[in-house]
Amino acid sequence: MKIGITCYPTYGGSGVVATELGIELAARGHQVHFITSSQPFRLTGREANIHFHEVSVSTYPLFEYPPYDLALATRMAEVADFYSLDLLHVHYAIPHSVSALLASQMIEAHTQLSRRRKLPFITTLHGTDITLVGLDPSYLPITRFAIERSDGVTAISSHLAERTREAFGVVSEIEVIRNFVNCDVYVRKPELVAEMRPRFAAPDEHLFVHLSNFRPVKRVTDVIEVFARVAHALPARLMLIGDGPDRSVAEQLALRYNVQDRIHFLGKQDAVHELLPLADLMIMPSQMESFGLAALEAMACRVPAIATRVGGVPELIDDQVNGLLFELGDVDAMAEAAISLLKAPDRLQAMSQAARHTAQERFCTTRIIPLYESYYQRVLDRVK
Ligand code: GMT
Repeated sequence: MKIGITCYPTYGGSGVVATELGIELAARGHQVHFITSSQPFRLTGREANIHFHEVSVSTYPLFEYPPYDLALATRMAEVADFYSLDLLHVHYAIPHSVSALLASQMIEAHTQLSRRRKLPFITTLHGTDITLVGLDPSYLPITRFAIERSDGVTAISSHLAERTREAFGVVSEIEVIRNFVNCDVYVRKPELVAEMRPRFAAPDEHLFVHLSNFRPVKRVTDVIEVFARVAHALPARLMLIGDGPDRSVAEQLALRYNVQDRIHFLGKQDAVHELLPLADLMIMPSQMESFGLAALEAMACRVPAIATRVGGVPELIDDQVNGLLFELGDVDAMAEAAISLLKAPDRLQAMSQAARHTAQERFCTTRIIPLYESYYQRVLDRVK
């Protein structure tokens, strides 16, 4: 198939999923065209079967806000026409589904394009496009319209599909295709851990990790709250991977608890698969998480997560088996549980194994990518 993929190309879960999906589809022989505002950060640009088309948004003194969504729609239609794409697959509904709807109508109307035909588009919902931004009254009606007009809609968890039906009143089918991880890339390699872990923790120290875009929804301050409690009870260090609006407030809190020297603020990192396996535990205390891709990536590396029981997280984490779930904001309970787990190495080991097993058995690319392929085929058969 010839597939056009659009996503936010910078750091963020939906962009990661879209990029990894494109890479996996290309490896399976599909022709993949990324139509994005810049090259997605996990692409090297050297992958076979992958093309990148930049959306350039021109500005004009009259424009207070340059119209990215229109430039995107134009580029989508051009690429779809030139390369005879079979379908468009957009990640994150706002505004990508609206742009895809326009592109699809342009192709069908055959304005200046060479071949008039149907160009189906699929929208994948990732989370805040429904649970946060999408609820804003200035976006809700148009997002609902574009979701309803999509030829296929997928959501990354049953929870998100349910929320979309409730909050948007969408009655059409929503296919649940959960997040995935490449278990050959996200894997704990003992020799790499032996080489790299001493950079972050001494042999007698426990190592925690948090990975996010440091937005308020991630509650990075709760990460510091939990870690500070643990670090006052046990020798411990924390790797904070990522960057974003709440980084400085996290730094200030670390200073207040006097744990700043025990925290590695690593900023945005490309090779997170090399850093995650170094840790003993992940902390993911999010206010909302439609799935929790960061926890899945850690679990594949045998790192269980201490997480909140929110959104789609329970579809990934089985409390006390492959991780631990807590009520939102209960940092005391999270810290206590982390301390007792670290003091029980056999229990931690069993949980680490269960975490890897879950990633491998249920969320590995080999299981999930074929679900996307067969969904594409179903949509194509339907619109023929
Ligand atoms: O909040 C983020 O991490 C970014 C956001 C996005 O859309 O880029 O992530 C959402 O999509 C991820 C991939 O599908 C999910 O694993 C995250 O749970 C989801 N984030 C939220 O729901 C807050």
